[in-house]
Amino acid sequence: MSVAEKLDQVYEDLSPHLGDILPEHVEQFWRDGFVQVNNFVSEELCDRVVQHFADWTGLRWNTWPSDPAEQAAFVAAFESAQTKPHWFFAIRQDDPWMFNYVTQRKFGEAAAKLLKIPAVKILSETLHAKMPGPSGKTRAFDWHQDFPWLPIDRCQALQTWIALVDVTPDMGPMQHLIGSHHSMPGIRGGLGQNGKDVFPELFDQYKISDLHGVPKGGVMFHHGMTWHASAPNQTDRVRWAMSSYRMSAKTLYTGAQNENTDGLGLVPNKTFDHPNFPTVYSAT
Ligand SMILES: O=C(O)CCC(=O)C(=O)O
Repeated sequence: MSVAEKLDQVYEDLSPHLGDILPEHVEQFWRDGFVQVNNFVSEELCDRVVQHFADWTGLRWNTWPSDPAEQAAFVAAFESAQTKPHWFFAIRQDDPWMFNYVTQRKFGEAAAKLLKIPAVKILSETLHAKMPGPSGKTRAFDWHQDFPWLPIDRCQALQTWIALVDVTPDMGPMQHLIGSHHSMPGIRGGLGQNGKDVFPELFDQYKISDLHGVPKGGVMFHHGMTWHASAPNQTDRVRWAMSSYRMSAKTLYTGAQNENTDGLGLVPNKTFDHPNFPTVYSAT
């Protein structure tokens, strides 16, 4: 039985734990290419999501331990989690509760309102646990857009990045190039190229948003074309965060390599007609 088929057994309406998008959020999203909505996910739900990620990865710590044996166990767990078939991507393919969580209608409704589209499918989810600085395993994300990584033929798509703990400015929250959703598609991030070096003109044209924290349960929604980056985590706390992509239900699959879609038998140039990619919201 596939994870999607097990959904009936775990179904839970999480809407009391999820917030709403207001007209001013839509206005800011289209003006700047991103909008932060605080208190969008309840603190209780954040804790449950962290627990599922901890069980899935074996990363059971919230802070860098002081005991050397625990430190070694922490690093070993992190290195082992990185060798999983999909790394930190696509937990919903393994965990039915997470499938139910990311397919909640209210997340889909938020995407529909922000993107101004009638129907939304879920595409991806990614664990963004940034390791504590003293572990030597923290990382930065150089300037990139998400669209070049996504196997989709149009960019009616947005990122839903959720702070699962209080993310302070020294824990490496994202910064964005304000208004850069109007720019052209650039590079695939994470492959050793930094958008700042490849496209310096973007940094003359658009201003970098202020560095600021995101409180637990706050969500940063950004458009798939918006350039963004984040610094390493300098604290001794794990920066538990996650992201997930939602897109227009009319989007066609391109066949481009992606950990969330590879090997599922999706057909290039057709819609995402597969149980892993349900329509999570429809206005009709
Ligand atoms: O979590 C981060 O620091 C970066 C995440 C990111 O680049 C993204 O969500 O697209």
